Amino acid sequence: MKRTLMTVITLTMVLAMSAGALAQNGIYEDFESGSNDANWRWSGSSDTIEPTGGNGGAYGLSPLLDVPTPTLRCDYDAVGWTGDFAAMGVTGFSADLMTIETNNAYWTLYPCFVLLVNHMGTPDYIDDDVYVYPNPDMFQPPAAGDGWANYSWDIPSDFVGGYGELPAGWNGGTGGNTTFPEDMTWEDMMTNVGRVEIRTLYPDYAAIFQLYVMGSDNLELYYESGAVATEETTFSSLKAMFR
Ligand SMILES: [Ca+2]
Ligand SMILES: [Ca+2]
Repeated sequence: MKRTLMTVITLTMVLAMSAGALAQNGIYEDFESGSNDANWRWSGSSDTIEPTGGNGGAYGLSPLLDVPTPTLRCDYDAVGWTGDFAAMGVTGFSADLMTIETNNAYWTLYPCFVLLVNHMGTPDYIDDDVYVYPNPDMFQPPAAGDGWANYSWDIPSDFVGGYGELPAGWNGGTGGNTTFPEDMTWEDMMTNVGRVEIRTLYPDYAAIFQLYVMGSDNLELYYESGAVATEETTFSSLKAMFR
């Protein structure tokens, strides 16, 4: 019963979102094709694609992670998920997440937020990376055993501001510094977003290693240009009817 209700709520949210975002495109990963082109995975693991148990069919499953807290990320410069967010007209990112198991008793008190990375042309050198993220306290991670939860964040890629200035509610940092660079604008940042992540620990926090098993499904980056990569899949086709 609970599962059915969750599915209905999620579908309603997706349809409502699509109705409010007419003529938008984007890119979508629901794992139904059995591939994971952007290599979405938790904390550098090699996630497997499970054929059932997702929030609709297949989903990405992490192995048993022993990490401070898990981070969901795609590859650097993954096609369709990265690039010039302002030119693409990016408006948001959403994901379905599930905590299958953890021994962290305080897990649901942690933040859960999207984080955009500009690798500054050097994906192999992280110290010069610049990142931005919205209010990290809007959401917390799903509790173990509670099934799938839908998360959605607005990304105001068209914001125009001065040096060091970020849209309301957004934060940034670089390397070991948790302040957005004074010599950089939001437009500079958006010109080359090299990776999208979901973090569950404040950038300037440390945590002890604990155990997690995580799932992800229905990852979507919303933008005005570009093609939907998995439009042929059942769930995407359903969504496309409402675009
Ligand atoms: Ca799926
Ligand atoms: Ca770099």
